[in-house]
Amino acid sequence: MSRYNARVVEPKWQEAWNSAEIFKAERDESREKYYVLEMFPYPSGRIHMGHVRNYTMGDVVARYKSAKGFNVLHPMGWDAFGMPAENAAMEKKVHPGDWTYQNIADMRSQLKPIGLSIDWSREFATCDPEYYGQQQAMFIDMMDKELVYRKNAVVNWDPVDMTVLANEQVENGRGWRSGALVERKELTQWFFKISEFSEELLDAIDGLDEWPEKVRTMQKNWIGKSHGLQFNFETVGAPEGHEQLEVYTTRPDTLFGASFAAISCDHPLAKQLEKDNTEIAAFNQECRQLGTTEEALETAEKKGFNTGITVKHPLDSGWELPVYIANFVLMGYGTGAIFACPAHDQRDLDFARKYDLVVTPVVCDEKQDPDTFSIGTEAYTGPGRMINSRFLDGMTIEEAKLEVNKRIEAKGIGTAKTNYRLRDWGVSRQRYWGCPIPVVHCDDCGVVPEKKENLPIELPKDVTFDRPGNPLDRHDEWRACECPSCGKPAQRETDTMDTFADSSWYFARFTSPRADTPTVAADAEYWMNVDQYIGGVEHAILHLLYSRFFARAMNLTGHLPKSAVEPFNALFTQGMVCHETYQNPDGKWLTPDEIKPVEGGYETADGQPVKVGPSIKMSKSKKNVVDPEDIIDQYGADTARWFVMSDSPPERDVEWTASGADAAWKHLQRVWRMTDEICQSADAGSSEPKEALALQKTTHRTLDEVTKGIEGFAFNKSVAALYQFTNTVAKSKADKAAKADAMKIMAQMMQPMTPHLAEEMWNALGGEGLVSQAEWPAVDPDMLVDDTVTMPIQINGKRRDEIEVSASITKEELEKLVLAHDSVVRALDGNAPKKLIVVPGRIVNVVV
Ligand code: ANZ
Ligand code: ZN
Repeated sequence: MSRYNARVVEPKWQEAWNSAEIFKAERDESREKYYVLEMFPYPSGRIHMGHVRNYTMGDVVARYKSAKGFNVLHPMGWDAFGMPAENAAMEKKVHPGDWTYQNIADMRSQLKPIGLSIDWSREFATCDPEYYGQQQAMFIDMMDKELVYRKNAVVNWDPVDMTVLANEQVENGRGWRSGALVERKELTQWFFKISEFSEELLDAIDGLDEWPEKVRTMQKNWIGKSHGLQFNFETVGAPEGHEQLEVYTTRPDTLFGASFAAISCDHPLAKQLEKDNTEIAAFNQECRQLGTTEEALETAEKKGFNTGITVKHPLDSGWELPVYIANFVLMGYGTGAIFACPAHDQRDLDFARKYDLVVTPVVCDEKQDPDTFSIGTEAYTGPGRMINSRFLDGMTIEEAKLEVNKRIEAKGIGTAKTNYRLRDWGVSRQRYWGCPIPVVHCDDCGVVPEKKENLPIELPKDVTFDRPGNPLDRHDEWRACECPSCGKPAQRETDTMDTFADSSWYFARFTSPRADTPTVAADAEYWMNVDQYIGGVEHAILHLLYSRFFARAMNLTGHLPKSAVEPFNALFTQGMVCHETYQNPDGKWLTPDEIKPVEGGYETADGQPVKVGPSIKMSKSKKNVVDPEDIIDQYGADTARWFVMSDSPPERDVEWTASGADAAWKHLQRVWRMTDEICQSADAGSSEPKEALALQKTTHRTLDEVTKGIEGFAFNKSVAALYQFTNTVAKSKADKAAKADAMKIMAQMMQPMTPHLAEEMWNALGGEGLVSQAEWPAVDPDMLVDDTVTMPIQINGKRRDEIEVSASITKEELEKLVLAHDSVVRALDGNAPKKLIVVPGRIVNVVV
């Protein structure tokens, strides 16, 4: 009997698929297409189990849809620009490009053995000039449509590395690499006008009914539509030009609970004041060091500076409120100035307690007594009725908002306003390893887009990373160019684009990856949209929002059809791959390889006891990783694929265990052994047709379950049904032909999950061609109906036995069978029954 050797079998079938080019996608208007995409990887150099799980899920869908007759597009590429390549350049003295392409080569060779049904002919990396040149062309088109613009913006500046930092690169106010205190600096930056689509991006979320609810909610919150009031306070004691202070509030109802006003340190008034007040200048400077993230502002201790200026209450000119500069007010939102009502806003309350300011509740929880309702350390943000608010008293919050808006508008000092949290997307990065922004600075013409025929503007190869800052800035030769407009000597832009831009349209590029335009209309029309997108929930906000924006921008610039402005029809966010963690007695993390099982636990190689921690996401820092390459070496790709599909629903985390992997391997071995046994067995040919029919029925029932499991993204249910089916076939007494038929369908059902084993089975069982190209078997609905029923036999009203009969049996036939049944013959003992009550499917009662 042949043992299944994945190491030999898997490459063999991969070779067969490749040479027949069965995964190559070709536009064919006569066939319905299906586009499956998993979020493309960053070429870090090594694939991990999370990749295996993600890409296997996509592969199951792709293989299944292909078997269902769709023309499937399932491509792969690399999200290849970004910081790690530059860090490697600094640390290891390798060129970012060399480092990246080497990593791509390594990861490609780790991915290929998984046996994914990918059309590798469409592969590209976002750092290929062929790709980013098209991105530059689109940038120019977007400039033309005024979807791109420049403005001054505050950035996180690392004074040591002399670079702008992304918010995630600021840790506790310090640069993540240099450790230097981050400053806020104003720079002229490029922006994509995503805010132009705020309303549309929000509204369209309702149509994304095949997206997870939680992702839709996250998108909505990020866009953050709010209804409020924008109005002017009259100031007292402010410098000239600042007679008014405009604020934005979503809670105009709380106006009589106001206790102070606050402005951002970057507000024009704060900037004016710091000019001749060193204390204010120092305070503003301190605020600026907080960085620009909302999170930093949210968590930092609330701090303020009393400017001595006051504002008059808009509905009571005899009432003045102090104006503070406060570190929790952002310049980029609303007007950069607020009025604060500490009773109903936590930040305001923390601030008021610290600076001993008035806290007057104006909304009373209906469950509380208004006379005694007071605020401690927690602001009340729930619903209720207005109190301490003069003419608003007794109203609901909504009524009070309308009333205040009406009065403010009547006074001509403000208007109701809708605001969005969504800011324009700042894409300038002072980095080398990104897509160069294709514009030129000319002394005479200003900022001019590069001519399209000069694209791609390629990154120069000869750059150095021995000094901080952007190498493009100091590359005079590269910067020198000709003005596209007047032809005089000019300078290239040295900012490159945020790498999020690269991943915001790659899905469209896959439809015509080699074209000398960003897309080709016929291909985009045919292949778009992505029917099923699969990836990590960590990309649920920015990546998806930016892609939705890009699709709209591409539509306006003629690169995508209107039908593709929502590029992802269905989205699935998969769970993570987890593993137990291990530590030695000193608390040092240990890899699963460094321990061995002993009675009641594990120990290290040198005999120390191992502390076992809970199963958490595999990560290098905790060392709880298993390398897919090792698993594939040891067990083969099918085992890894089977395991990651089997244990838990795809949206949940799965725990990788050595015993689980072993069990998966054993199961696949068993399936092969059964196949082999059936093939080798002599045909007895004498089994009862009943057995063959029973096996056929289970086959169709399994087929039904496996199909539903795949369609419904419940791959674990498909796997469970296949486990059970294996047991059924093993026990079945059907003849060789019937069993072989069952195993052939088993091969087809397993093909999306374990394609190599499936090919081997299919081949051994005499299947035609490749099982990867076989049509998905159709469920025979007749086979799903249960056509026998088991009925209890009662004798004198007591259950004595049971009888299995056809579901469609007639009363007369049933009577005959009952009277001939052993237990009844015995009970009657030769007599005729006193009474015989028989209703098919319901009751059999014999009275003797
Ligand atoms: C008075 C008030 C009273 C507020 C109250 C809240 C509760 P969303 O919902 O996110 O739109 N705000 C406005 N501009 C701000 C800025 N630049 N930086 C920090 N905070 C700012 O939040 C709007 C609310 O956030 C506004 O309503 C304002 O505070 C504050 F009981 O005004 B509110
Ligand atoms: Zn010029």
